[in-house]
Amino acid sequence: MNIDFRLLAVAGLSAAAASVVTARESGAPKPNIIYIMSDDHAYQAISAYGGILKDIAPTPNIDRIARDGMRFDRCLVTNSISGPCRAVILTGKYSHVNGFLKNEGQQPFDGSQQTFPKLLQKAGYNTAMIGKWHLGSDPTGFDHWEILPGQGNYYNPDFIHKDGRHREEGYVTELITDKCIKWLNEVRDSGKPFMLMMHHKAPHREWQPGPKELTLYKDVNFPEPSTLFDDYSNRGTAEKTQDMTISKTMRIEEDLKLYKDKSKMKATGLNRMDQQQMAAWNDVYDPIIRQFYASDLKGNDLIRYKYQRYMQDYLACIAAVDKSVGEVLDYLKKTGLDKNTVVMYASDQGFYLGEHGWFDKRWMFEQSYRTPLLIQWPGVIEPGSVNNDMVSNLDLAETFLDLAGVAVPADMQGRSMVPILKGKTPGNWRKEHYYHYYEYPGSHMVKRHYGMSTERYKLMHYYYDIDEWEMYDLKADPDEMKNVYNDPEYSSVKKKLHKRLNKLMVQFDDSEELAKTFLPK
Ligand SMILES: [Ca+2]
Repeated sequence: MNIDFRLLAVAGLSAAAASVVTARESGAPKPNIIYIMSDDHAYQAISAYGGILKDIAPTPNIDRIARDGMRFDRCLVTNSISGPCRAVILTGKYSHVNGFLKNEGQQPFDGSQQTFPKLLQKAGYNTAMIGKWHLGSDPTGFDHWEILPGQGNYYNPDFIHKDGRHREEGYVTELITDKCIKWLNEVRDSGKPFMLMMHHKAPHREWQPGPKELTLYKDVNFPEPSTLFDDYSNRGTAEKTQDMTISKTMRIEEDLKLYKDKSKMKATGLNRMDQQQMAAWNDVYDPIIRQFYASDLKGNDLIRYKYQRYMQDYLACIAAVDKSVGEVLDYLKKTGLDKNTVVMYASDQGFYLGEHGWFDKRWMFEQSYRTPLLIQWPGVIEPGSVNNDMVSNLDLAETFLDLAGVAVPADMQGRSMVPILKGKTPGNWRKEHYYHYYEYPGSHMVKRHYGMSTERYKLMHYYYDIDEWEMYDLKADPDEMKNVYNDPEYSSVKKKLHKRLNKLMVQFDDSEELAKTFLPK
């Protein structure tokens, strides 16, 4: 940790302390916080963010948060994969500090460490966590919790709470919504301010739509991203050796539900459907299956078809999430809780919807590096505002604490976004963002990399089983199709970026030496 960072931390502390005094003096009640997070929800699939899907698959309820609050256009994650993102949110610390680096081959999250919910509890908040948790250990710091085991199931899922595990009948997005509204309405301590984490499983792979959305997009033809047939030329080994393409990696049966052999439904939990659910499912998918195998598609036609099926199911899952958000917003309005409740909508990370020919996440490229973030705070956030500051999931814990008037501990590594919510971005807000991804070898074979981004550039290093640097100029090349690291025209920019990256690694206590200690033995 360098001196700059300590000064920043101290400045953050005194600012937080000052806001406590102000809140107490004014006698204003502490705001409630609802943090709604979905899993793998690409910003490209939220109509408030625009993009090629906005008119064809709109998200009117999620958009209400943008309309009444603030849309963040550069919310960046520190390590683009589920469990690690969740650990960063709880701790306000990078993966190498909180100890949760990857999903696969990972020790459970150490819930005995400092996390924001524990600090909120101490400050008198009633805390709850409902939905996908994905950290291996039981939640700590929550007065109430009910979680899905691991990735969870879409149909008739199991839930775990402190007294054990049980199966519930229904569709996961609707069950989580009902549980959250029940907690808000009946279970929580109404004498205390509250913090609710509402974590959807959807729209995670294998993108199984709910009974109410089965036919929503089945005949819709979606526009294709311009990079669907990317051949990874002008880039390095990592892009050429990944295993996450729609063309090769996406499975016809399990991912696209085009089952020749329905006993394979077991592998993705679809066998959990009851007779009625299964009949409704087969009514929709059987004709699609017959048509697909009769058409005998090949080459690019097959890729195009797979992309369409992927979008039809993925976006149908999101439609249920959008309804869920609407139900929560309606409940808050009906009860008057909306007036003093900060509502946030985010995904754990971004996702590829065919860009570069991919699905999944992991990379420091835009679609997985950026995550949607929308926040409404009536009376404070200017409705309809759009923010371009470089914020991060690293800042969420600090923001929750600051909202509650709790001092941000000096060892947290992000910063409270509360000044930004008030329309006053601090002059010394970050101008570069640090990233580090670890899950390799592993699913989808995206090589380990660390790097940093500025407003215009990205610098990345793949350091394990290859040693390759990449650099992108987002202004000249917004689709990130050309590595300019060895382009002589960029040599002076490159030098500066290296310096800034080194400084960030010192600031966040990361290094290649430390990264080597996490490599497979
Ligand atoms: Ca995820």
